Amino acid sequence: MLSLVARLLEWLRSLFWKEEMELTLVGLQYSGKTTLLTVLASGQFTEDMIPTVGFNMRKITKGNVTIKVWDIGGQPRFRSMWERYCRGVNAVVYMVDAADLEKVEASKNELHSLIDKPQLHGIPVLVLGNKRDLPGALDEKQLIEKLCYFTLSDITLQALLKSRTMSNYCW
Ligand SMILES: Nc1nc2c(ncn2[C@@H]2O[C@H](COP(=O)(O)OP(=O)(O)O)[C@@H](O)[C@H]2O)c(=O)[nH]1
Ligand SMILES: [Mg+2]
Repeated sequence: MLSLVARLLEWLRSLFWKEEMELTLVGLQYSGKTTLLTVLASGQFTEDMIPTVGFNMRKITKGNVTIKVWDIGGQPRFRSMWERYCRGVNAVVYMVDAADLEKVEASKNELHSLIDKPQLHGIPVLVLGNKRDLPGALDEKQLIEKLCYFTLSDITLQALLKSRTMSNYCW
C-alpha cells in the first residue's frame, strides 16, 4: 500500500512539475467550478456566483507555476463544448456536487461520455467531489461507487501508474 501511495505521489509530481500547464475544469452546472477557480485565484470564497455562460479562462500563478484553467459552463447546452476545450490540455478536472444526490447519475453519465471520447485518451482526469460540507453529502467511497462502472485492482492500478495512462479510469 505504501509503495502504491509513493507511486501515486510520483505520478502526480511528474504530471504537475511543469512551469506552465493547461487544465480544463468541467462538470454539471452549480457543482462549484467557478467558485473553486475564484478561491484558487484570489483565496476568497464568494457565495454569490453568477452562473457561467459559455466559458471563463483564468491564468493562476503560484510560485513559478502558471496554470491556465478553462472553466466551461455546465448547462446542457454547453456540454457539447466540453470535449473541444479538453483536447490537448495537461489534465481535466471534473467537478461533482457530492450533496446533490439527484444529479449524481447525470454527472456520472456526462463524465463517462467525456472520458470515452477517443480524442481525450491519454489525458489524466481528476474527479473532485465538492460541497462535502453540506448535510447528506456523499463521502469519497460513496462517490467512487456512484461514479465508476468498475473498480481497479491494486495490480491494474500499479500497471497504470507505471505507464502513466490514467485516463478513462477513476478510482
Ligand atoms: N456549501 C457549499 N456551497 C458551495 C461550495 N462550492 C460552491 N458552492 C455554491 O454552489 C453554487 C454554485 O457554484 P458555482 O461556482 O457557480 O458553480 P458552477 O456552475 O459549477 O460554476 C454557489 O452558490 C456556490 O456558493 C462548497 O464547497 N460548499
Ligand atoms: Mg460557473
